[in-house]
Order: sequence, then C-alpha cells, then structure tokens
Amino acid sequence: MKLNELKHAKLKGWVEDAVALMTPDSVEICDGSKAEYDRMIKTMVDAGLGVALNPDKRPGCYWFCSDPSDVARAESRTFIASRKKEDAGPTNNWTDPDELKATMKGQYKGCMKGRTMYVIPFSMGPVGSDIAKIGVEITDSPYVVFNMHIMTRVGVKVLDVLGKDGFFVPCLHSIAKPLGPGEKDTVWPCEPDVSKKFISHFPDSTGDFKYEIWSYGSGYGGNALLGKKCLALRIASVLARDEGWLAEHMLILKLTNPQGNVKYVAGALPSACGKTNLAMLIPTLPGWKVETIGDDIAWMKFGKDGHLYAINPEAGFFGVAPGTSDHSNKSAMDSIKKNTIFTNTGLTEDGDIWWEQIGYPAPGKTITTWKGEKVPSPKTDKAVAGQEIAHPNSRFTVPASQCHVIAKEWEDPKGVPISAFLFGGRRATTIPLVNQSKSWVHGVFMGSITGSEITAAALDIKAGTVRRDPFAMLPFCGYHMGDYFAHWLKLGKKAQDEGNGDKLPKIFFVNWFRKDKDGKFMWPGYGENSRVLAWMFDRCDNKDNCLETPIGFLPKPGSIEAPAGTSAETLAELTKVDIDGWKKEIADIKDKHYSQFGDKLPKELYDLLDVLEKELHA
Ligand code: OXD
Ligand code: MN
Repeated sequence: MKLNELKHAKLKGWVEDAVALMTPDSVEICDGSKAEYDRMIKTMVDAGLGVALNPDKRPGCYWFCSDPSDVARAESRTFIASRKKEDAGPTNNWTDPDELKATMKGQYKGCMKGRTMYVIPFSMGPVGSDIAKIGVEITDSPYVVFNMHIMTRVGVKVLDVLGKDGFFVPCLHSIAKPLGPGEKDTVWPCEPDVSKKFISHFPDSTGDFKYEIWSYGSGYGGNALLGKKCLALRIASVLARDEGWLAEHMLILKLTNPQGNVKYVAGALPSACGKTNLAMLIPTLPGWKVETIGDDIAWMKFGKDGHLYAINPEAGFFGVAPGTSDHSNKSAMDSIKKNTIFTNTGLTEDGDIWWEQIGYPAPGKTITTWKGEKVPSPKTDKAVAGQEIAHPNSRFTVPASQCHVIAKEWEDPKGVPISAFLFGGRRATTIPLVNQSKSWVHGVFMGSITGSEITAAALDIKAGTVRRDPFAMLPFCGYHMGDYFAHWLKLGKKAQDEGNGDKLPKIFFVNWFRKDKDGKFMWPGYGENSRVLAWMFDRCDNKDNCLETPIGFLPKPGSIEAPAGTSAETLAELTKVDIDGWKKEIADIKDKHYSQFGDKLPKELYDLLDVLEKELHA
C-alpha cells in the first residue's frame, strides 16, 4: 500500500511530516501479511544481519544478535515528558517536552537516509475489541516490522477499524543509522552511544496528538517494539488513569481445579522474574491445570456485572531465553520449536540455538556466542561466571497462538473475570512464600512496597541488589507513582461503594526465591508453585486454610503440602513472619521508598505501615 492511499487524513499528515524530517529513500505501509513478514526477514538475512536456523531442527526460525550497547531496556534513557514535572513523579526521568522534542527533532533529521520507512498500523488487543487501542509505528527497521507482526495485530484490518478519523497513538522509531550511497549495514545498526538513545513518552502533548511516543537509537525489543512497554504500559497507564481502568505489568492465567472449577489470576512480577514460566506452569499437583492468557501485560476494566475483566493486549511472547528449559517451562520450549525469532542467544554448529540452563550441554565442538565469537562448547548447561554464550537478557519472540497451553478464550474481546491478583518479587530473605492481604487497601499497600533483586532486563542498573519496584511497574508507570497508588485505591473504593466489594479480586503476595544461610533456594519453584496457586484458589472460596498475622493471612500449617525434597521445617520457615526482617523492611520503606512520594502518597498506605510497625513491636 502507498502513502497516498491512506484514508485517515491525520495519519497521512503525520507520516508526511515524518518523511520530510527523516528523509527515507522510500515508504511502505505494512499490510500484516505472511508475505510481508517473510520478505522483511529475507531482507535482513540476505544482508547478512540474521541467520536462518537449521530447518530440520527449528523450521521457520531465525537468529539475530545485537550490538553490545543494545541488549536491554535503557531505563536511564527512558523519559516521561509530561508538561508538569510533578506529573512524572520521583520514579521517572523527566525532561521538558518542548526541549526534548527540539533535541530529538535534531536527531531525527535525515536519520532514515538510504533506508525504507515502514509504517506499521497495529492493534493492542483483538482488532475491534472495546478494550483494544490502535497505534501506528513508523520505523526504519525490518527487524521491528517482523517482531511487531508477532507481538501485535498488524495491518490493513487495523486501518479499516481506524477509518477516516479514528484514535491512534503515533509511535516514532528510528535505529539512527542512515546509510550513505553504497554503504553496507553492520550486524546490528543502532546508535551505540547509550547516552544518545532516547525512549520518550509525551502523555499530555499540546500539538496534534495528546499522547505520543518517540524512540531513537535502539533496536532492542522493549525500546523499539513500541506497542509493548511504551504504549501498552506507559501511555496506557495514563489512559487507564483518565478513563478508570487498569493497564498493568501482569501475566494472566486460567487455573482449573480437579473438580473442573475455573479461576483467572493476574500476576505482577518484575522483569525476568518468571512471569512467562508462571503463565505456562505445569502443575505437579494432580488434577490441577494452568492455561495461558498472557505473560506480560494485562488491561482490565470493570464489567456491568461488577467483575474486573482482563485482556492480554499482546499477540506474542517476548520471553527471556536463559533459564528456559523443559524443567522450568516445557510449554515455552515446545512453543519455540518453529516460527520463532531468537535474539542474542548462542548458535550451535548444527544451526540451532542454545543458552545457559537450557537443560542440556551445547552440542558439537564449538559454539558461537551472542557476540559472534566461536568458543569451545560447554560440557554442561550451567552458567559460568564471566562467560556468556547467550546474553542473560537474550529473548525469543513467538506467536501466542503457537503455545500449546494457550487458553481457548485468550482472544475473547470481552476478557476474562479476574478472581485474584498476585504480586511478587525475587527476595532471598524476609518475604514469605505466600501471604494474602487483609483488604483491598492492604493489597494495594503490599503492591506498593514490592521489592525485588534486580535482573538483567535493563541496562544501567546493578543486577543483584534489591530495589523497590511497586506493582512491578517502576519502569512502566507513565505518571506519578503516588497518583498511581491512589488510582488503585479509588477503583477499589468505587467497587465497594457500588456494592461490588466482594467481587474485587483477592490480593496475594508471593516469593519463590527465598534462600537459606548457605545461599541455596528453599523452595523448588516452577511446577511446585501450583501448591501455592491451589492455596490461593481455596482462599478465593474463603476456605479455612489461613492464619491471621500482622503482615497478612499466611497458610495454616498443613494447608500447603511440602513438595518432595522440601522438609516440613523449611516450609514452616517459608510461611512464618520474620519479625526482625520485617522491622528492617519497614525502616527501609519509610526512609528510602515512601519518603520520596511526599504528599502524593495516599494516607491510607502510610497508616498501614504504622499499624504494621506497631503490631510487630507489640
Ligand atoms: C519485558 C520486560 O521485556 O519487562 O517484558 O523487560
Ligand atoms: Mn515485562
């Protein structure tokens, strides 16, 4: 499709302005077809920028490797450029929107010379659903085009819904590497200087569009596939605040008990803490079943019946590869056997991918690392300090429809009713295996104090240290985090005032990552987490399986059966209140976390912190 065939005048004008600024050699409007997908991949493979994997082993699969500067989300280069600084809050980088636009326009000038500009109309959520939103991404990266094909719904059908004047979020992206005449691409064209990358969000622009996303210099998924973190979380969280719904960094799973009863659970865990594994879990508990609705993002609205309904706005999974194995996530391993894009994994001699903790040693004599070096094949799949075959944040991109445990209702435009929320983090100490909140407000309190050890999903922060990541939304909330807590409280209060308090999801906090004094994990995790899900399921039915404590409702002894290899004492340790640990936790929350929100911190939350402190000291 050609630019002059676009029927939406505002969209056409926006693309024309981008063409004038970025001066590409040609423009293509993406139609979302399989032929387009294949052509985009071929463009890159023919140019030596990607490798087709062995079709006998991984049919339809490709291997790409990025520049070392471009392996993860760039949090220090991610901006919420609201008109007023206080609207971005203390947890976001803020810059004046006019200044930022002036700087970025300078960078965008001529940035697509020698390249094709692709215009990608996409829908987050099933095309035409009431909950879905449309975005249009302009990019100069074929890699972005085919990944967007997997992660969103792309193409002409979206333009049809958009009509002549429908609402869309404009998303500008460039890898920032114009090509001179005859110049050839390097392996992963991008702006290698991290300080020149920008992932900018304008949540209250005064120009032609109220919401805008401008990304420059990075080709990495979270920075470049703008439907995901930028639109479906940062901008959508602002829309959700304004329109009375929730846009959350949550997986959605369908849990069926041995009697065939179903409950839907939405869970927020920070990046690279196992959301994909949990969404696809294979229960060890006999008779229980988990099916997947989504693994990263949930959009939720209250239905007329007072229940909260969730959709997965995405169409694919952009999962962390290392650690994924038949043991940790057999369903993911089965899903990625075909038609999958691998980025920054290792490449075996026989044309297959490999990563640390994949469950088997690397075959062959040598293996190619994500940096393109040939090294001896490791004899085990264990991660070795100082050696990376796969980058720790290497990824697979796979269509959700290819997942064997995808729930049949995963694309239902009205969504699924949520019975429980689960928050969690990666914590070696203090935080119990599972804990239910005493009320909605207490649940919001739990979400607001979430802490987690940092993983490799972001550049520029030190892996391993604990940081507060409220609701797992720290890098993704598009406005002041104090207002975000207030939004959650407001929605709960509204439901209660309307007589629907009992239909609100129950709220739980989990921690699969406790370690003993020798540094060994105390809980086996993965399929054994079904024991915790089963306990939560019964809590939603108000079964008598808990004890009230100052921090919340903990499992009654015997209400969770210890898995093989976990002693009764260990389970008791995992489900008790660590009074000294919590005292330290409270002090840290008061001094370093809540203190940053000033007047914007809802009083109800501070009051709960005081109550907890008093009870622990009693
Ligand atoms: C992701 C992330 O890619 O959270 O999902 O970083
Ligand atoms: Mn995520």
